[in-house]
Amino acid sequence: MKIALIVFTRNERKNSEKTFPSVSKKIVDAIYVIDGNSTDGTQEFYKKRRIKIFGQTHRGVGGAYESAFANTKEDALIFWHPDGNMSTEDIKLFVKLLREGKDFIVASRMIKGSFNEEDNQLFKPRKWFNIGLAIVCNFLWGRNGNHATDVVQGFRAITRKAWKKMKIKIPDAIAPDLEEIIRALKYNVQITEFPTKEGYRIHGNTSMTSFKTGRENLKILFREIFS
Ligand SMILES: Nc1nc2c(ncn2[C@@H]2O[C@H](COP(=O)(O)OP(=O)(O)OP(=O)(O)O)[C@@H](O)[C@H]2O)c(=O)[nH]1
Ligand SMILES: [Mg+2]
Repeated sequence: MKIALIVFTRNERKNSEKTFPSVSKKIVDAIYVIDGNSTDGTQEFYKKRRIKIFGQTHRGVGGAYESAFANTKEDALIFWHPDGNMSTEDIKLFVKLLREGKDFIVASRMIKGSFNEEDNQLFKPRKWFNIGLAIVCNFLWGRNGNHATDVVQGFRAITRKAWKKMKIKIPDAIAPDLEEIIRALKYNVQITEFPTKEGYRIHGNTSMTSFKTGRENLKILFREIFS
Protein backbone atom coordinates (compact mmCIF):
# COMPACT_ATOMS: atom_id res chain seq x y z
CA MET A 1 0.00 0.00 0.00
CA LYS A 2 1.34 3.41 -1.00
CA ILE A 3 0.69 6.25 1.42
CA ALA A 4 1.00 10.00 0.80
CA LEU A 5 1.04 12.87 3.25
CA ILE A 6 -1.06 15.81 2.06
CA VAL A 7 -0.34 19.29 3.40
CA PHE A 8 -3.10 21.89 3.04
CA THR A 9 -1.79 25.43 2.85
CA ARG A 10 -3.04 28.94 2.43
CA ASN A 11 -0.41 31.42 3.54
CA GLU A 12 1.40 29.10 5.94
CA ARG A 13 5.06 29.91 5.21
CA LYS A 14 5.95 31.06 8.73
CA ASN A 15 4.18 28.10 10.31
CA SER A 16 5.64 25.65 7.81
CA GLU A 17 9.15 26.83 8.69
CA LYS A 18 8.49 25.85 12.30
CA THR A 19 6.49 22.64 11.89
CA PHE A 20 7.45 21.00 8.60
CA PRO A 21 11.09 20.19 9.56
CA SER A 22 9.84 17.76 12.21
CA VAL A 23 7.75 15.75 9.73
CA SER A 24 9.46 12.40 9.29
CA LYS A 25 9.87 12.21 5.51
CA LYS A 26 10.76 8.54 5.27
CA ILE A 27 7.62 7.02 6.72
CA VAL A 28 5.41 7.96 3.76
CA ASP A 29 5.87 7.24 0.06
CA ALA A 30 5.24 10.82 -1.04
CA ILE A 31 4.44 14.28 0.27
CA TYR A 32 2.27 16.75 -1.64
CA VAL A 33 1.09 20.26 -0.92
CA ILE A 34 -2.35 21.45 -1.97
CA ASP A 35 -2.10 25.22 -1.98
CA GLY A 36 -4.96 27.70 -2.08
CA ASN A 37 -3.18 30.57 -3.84
CA SER A 38 -0.75 31.54 -1.07
CA THR A 39 0.91 34.90 -1.49
CA ASP A 40 3.39 34.73 1.40
CA GLY A 41 6.07 32.47 -0.06
CA THR A 42 4.50 29.17 1.04
CA GLN A 43 4.91 27.67 -2.42
CA GLU A 44 8.55 28.75 -2.61
CA PHE A 45 9.20 27.18 0.81
CA TYR A 46 7.97 23.75 -0.36
CA LYS A 47 9.44 24.05 -3.87
CA LYS A 48 12.86 24.55 -2.33
CA ARG A 49 12.38 21.25 -0.52
CA ARG A 50 11.35 19.52 -3.76
CA ILE A 51 7.81 18.93 -2.62
CA LYS A 52 5.27 18.75 -5.42
CA ILE A 53 2.56 21.42 -5.20
CA PHE A 54 -0.92 21.25 -6.67
CA GLY A 55 -3.47 24.03 -6.94
CA GLN A 56 -7.20 23.47 -6.77
CA THR A 57 -10.14 23.93 -9.11
CA HIS A 58 -12.78 24.25 -6.40
CA ARG A 59 -13.00 26.58 -3.41
CA GLY A 60 -11.77 26.20 0.13
CA VAL A 61 -10.62 23.21 2.12
CA GLY A 62 -13.22 21.11 0.30
CA GLY A 63 -11.58 22.04 -2.99
CA ALA A 64 -8.26 20.99 -1.47
CA TYR A 65 -9.60 17.49 -0.67
CA GLU A 66 -10.92 17.18 -4.24
CA SER A 67 -7.58 18.22 -5.66
CA ALA A 68 -5.70 15.80 -3.40
CA PHE A 69 -7.65 12.77 -4.59
CA ALA A 70 -7.71 13.94 -8.22
CA ASN A 71 -3.98 14.71 -8.51
CA THR A 72 -2.40 11.81 -6.64
CA LYS A 73 -2.34 8.05 -7.16
CA GLU A 74 -1.39 6.70 -3.73
CA ASP A 75 -3.79 4.22 -2.07
CA ALA A 76 -4.22 6.29 1.08
CA LEU A 77 -3.84 9.97 1.97
CA ILE A 78 -3.00 11.43 5.38
CA PHE A 79 -4.16 15.04 5.76
CA TRP A 80 -2.02 17.34 7.88
CA HIS A 81 -2.03 21.13 8.47
CA PRO A 82 1.27 22.92 9.12
CA ASP A 83 -0.20 25.71 11.29
CA GLY A 84 0.70 24.19 14.65
CA ASN A 85 -2.66 22.51 15.36
CA MET A 86 -1.51 19.04 14.38
CA SER A 87 1.20 16.90 15.94
CA THR A 88 3.86 15.57 13.57
CA GLU A 89 4.43 12.52 15.79
CA ASP A 90 0.88 11.32 15.16
CA ILE A 91 1.57 10.94 11.44
CA LYS A 92 3.36 7.69 12.35
CA LEU A 93 0.21 6.40 14.03
CA PHE A 94 -1.82 7.06 10.90
CA VAL A 95 0.72 5.09 8.86
CA LYS A 96 0.58 2.19 11.32
CA LEU A 97 -3.23 2.07 11.31
CA LEU A 98 -3.42 2.33 7.50
CA ARG A 99 -0.99 -0.58 7.22
CA GLU A 100 -3.26 -2.54 9.55
CA GLY A 101 -6.04 -2.04 7.01
CA LYS A 102 -8.03 0.80 8.54
CA ASP A 103 -9.99 2.84 5.98
CA PHE A 104 -10.82 6.14 7.65
CA ILE A 105 -8.81 7.30 10.65
CA VAL A 106 -9.38 10.44 12.73
CA ALA A 107 -7.12 11.96 15.38
CA SER A 108 -9.81 12.76 17.94
CA ARG A 109 -9.68 15.73 20.33
CA MET A 110 -12.74 14.42 22.16
CA ILE A 111 -11.70 11.14 23.76
CA LYS A 112 -9.72 10.05 26.82
CA GLY A 113 -6.09 11.01 26.49
CA SER A 114 -6.74 13.83 24.03
CA PHE A 115 -6.51 17.62 24.30
CA ASN A 116 -8.68 20.21 22.59
CA GLU A 117 -7.53 23.83 22.17
CA GLU A 118 -10.49 24.92 24.31
CA ASP A 119 -9.80 22.51 27.18
CA ASN A 120 -8.09 25.22 29.25
CA GLN A 121 -11.18 27.44 29.01
CA LEU A 122 -14.28 27.30 31.17
CA PHE A 123 -16.52 27.99 28.19
CA LYS A 124 -15.89 25.72 25.27
CA PRO A 125 -18.42 26.79 22.61
CA ARG A 126 -16.64 25.16 19.68
CA LYS A 127 -16.06 21.93 21.55
CA TRP A 128 -19.65 21.75 22.83
CA PHE A 129 -21.03 22.45 19.37
CA ASN A 130 -18.86 19.68 17.96
CA ILE A 131 -19.97 17.24 20.66
CA GLY A 132 -23.57 18.07 19.76
CA LEU A 133 -22.93 17.47 16.06
CA ALA A 134 -21.30 14.12 16.83
CA ILE A 135 -24.25 12.99 18.97
CA VAL A 136 -26.71 13.82 16.17
CA CYS A 137 -24.61 12.15 13.45
CA ASN A 138 -24.06 8.98 15.46
CA PHE A 139 -27.76 8.81 16.36
CA LEU A 140 -28.89 9.29 12.76
CA TRP A 141 -26.31 7.28 10.84
CA GLY A 142 -24.16 5.23 13.23
CA ARG A 143 -24.67 1.56 12.46
CA ASN A 144 -22.94 -1.63 13.58
CA GLY A 145 -20.89 0.22 16.16
CA ASN A 146 -19.54 2.67 13.59
CA HIS A 147 -19.33 6.13 15.14
CA ALA A 148 -17.16 9.25 15.45
CA THR A 149 -16.40 11.57 18.37
CA ASP A 150 -14.57 14.37 16.52
CA VAL A 151 -16.61 15.04 13.40
CA VAL A 152 -14.92 18.29 12.33
CA GLN A 153 -11.29 17.32 12.80
CA GLY A 154 -9.22 17.68 9.63
CA PHE A 155 -6.33 15.56 10.93
CA ARG A 156 -7.38 12.32 9.28
CA ALA A 157 -6.43 9.64 6.81
CA ILE A 158 -8.68 8.20 4.12
CA THR A 159 -8.01 5.38 1.69
CA ARG A 160 -8.87 5.92 -1.97
CA LYS A 161 -11.21 2.94 -1.76
CA ALA A 162 -13.10 4.56 1.14
CA TRP A 163 -13.20 7.91 -0.66
CA LYS A 164 -14.96 6.30 -3.63
CA LYS A 165 -17.48 4.61 -1.32
CA MET A 166 -18.31 7.98 0.25
CA LYS A 167 -19.52 9.33 -3.13
CA ILE A 168 -18.48 12.95 -2.57
CA LYS A 169 -17.87 14.64 -5.90
CA ILE A 170 -16.96 18.17 -4.86
CA PRO A 171 -16.66 18.47 -1.07
CA ASP A 172 -18.19 21.47 0.66
CA ALA A 173 -15.75 24.42 0.66
CA ILE A 174 -16.06 25.15 4.37
CA ALA A 175 -17.37 22.02 6.09
CA PRO A 176 -15.87 19.06 4.19
CA ASP A 177 -14.72 17.31 7.36
CA LEU A 178 -18.24 16.86 8.71
CA GLU A 179 -19.51 15.94 5.25
CA GLU A 180 -16.94 13.13 4.98
CA ILE A 181 -17.82 11.75 8.41
CA ILE A 182 -21.54 11.70 7.60
CA ARG A 183 -20.92 9.92 4.28
CA ALA A 184 -18.66 7.40 5.99
CA LEU A 185 -21.40 6.62 8.52
CA LYS A 186 -24.05 6.49 5.79
CA TYR A 187 -22.11 4.20 3.49
CA ASN A 188 -20.60 1.99 6.18
CA VAL A 189 -16.99 3.09 5.92
CA GLN A 190 -15.55 2.09 9.30
CA ILE A 191 -14.13 5.04 11.27
CA THR A 192 -11.16 4.47 13.58
CA GLU A 193 -10.07 7.11 16.10
CA PHE A 194 -7.09 7.64 18.36
CA PRO A 195 -6.54 10.47 20.88
CA THR A 196 -4.47 13.46 19.81
CA LYS A 197 -3.26 16.58 21.58
CA GLU A 198 -4.24 19.64 19.58
CA GLY A 199 -1.68 22.43 19.45
CA TYR A 200 -2.32 26.14 19.04
CA ARG A 201 -1.98 27.88 15.68
CA ILE A 202 1.47 29.52 15.74
CA HIS A 203 1.18 32.48 13.33
CA GLY A 204 -1.71 34.09 11.55
CA ASN A 205 -5.44 33.77 11.89
CA THR A 206 -7.90 31.11 11.05
CA SER A 207 -9.31 31.31 7.56
CA MET A 208 -12.75 30.61 8.98
CA THR A 209 -14.61 32.22 11.84
CA SER A 210 -16.36 29.90 14.29
CA PHE A 211 -19.73 31.37 13.38
CA LYS A 212 -19.29 30.84 9.66
CA THR A 213 -17.99 27.31 10.12
CA GLY A 214 -20.75 26.47 12.58
CA ARG A 215 -23.44 27.68 10.21
CA GLU A 216 -21.95 25.73 7.29
CA ASN A 217 -21.72 22.56 9.40
CA LEU A 218 -25.43 22.88 10.22
CA LYS A 219 -26.19 23.42 6.54
CA ILE A 220 -24.36 20.20 5.64
CA LEU A 221 -26.07 18.31 8.46
CA PHE A 222 -29.55 19.34 7.26
CA ARG A 223 -28.70 18.71 3.62
CA GLU A 224 -27.61 15.18 4.50
CA ILE A 225 -30.72 14.59 6.60
CA PHE A 226 -33.06 15.58 3.79
CA SER A 227 -31.19 14.00 0.88
N1 LIG B 1 -5.38 24.30 -0.07
C1 LIG B 1 -6.08 25.08 0.76
N2 LIG B 1 -5.77 25.12 2.06
C2 LIG B 1 -6.51 25.92 2.87
C3 LIG B 1 -7.57 26.73 2.40
N3 LIG B 1 -8.08 27.41 3.47
C4 LIG B 1 -7.37 27.04 4.55
N4 LIG B 1 -6.41 26.15 4.19
C5 LIG B 1 -5.44 25.46 5.05
O1 LIG B 1 -6.17 24.43 5.70
C6 LIG B 1 -5.74 24.32 7.05
C7 LIG B 1 -6.94 24.58 7.98
O2 LIG B 1 -7.31 25.95 7.99
P1 LIG B 1 -7.30 26.81 9.35
O3 LIG B 1 -7.45 28.23 8.95
O4 LIG B 1 -6.12 26.44 10.16
O5 LIG B 1 -8.64 26.33 10.06
P2 LIG B 1 -8.79 25.93 11.60
O6 LIG B 1 -7.77 24.89 11.95
O7 LIG B 1 -10.21 25.61 11.77
O8 LIG B 1 -8.45 27.29 12.36
P3 LIG B 1 -7.31 27.61 13.49
O9 LIG B 1 -7.91 27.19 14.79
O10 LIG B 1 -7.05 29.08 13.41
O11 LIG B 1 -6.08 26.83 13.15
C8 LIG B 1 -4.57 25.29 7.22
O12 LIG B 1 -3.35 24.60 7.01
C9 LIG B 1 -4.81 26.31 6.12
O13 LIG B 1 -3.62 26.91 5.64
C10 LIG B 1 -7.87 26.68 0.99
O14 LIG B 1 -8.76 27.34 0.47
N5 LIG B 1 -7.10 25.84 0.23
MG1 LIG C 1 -5.73 25.25 11.87
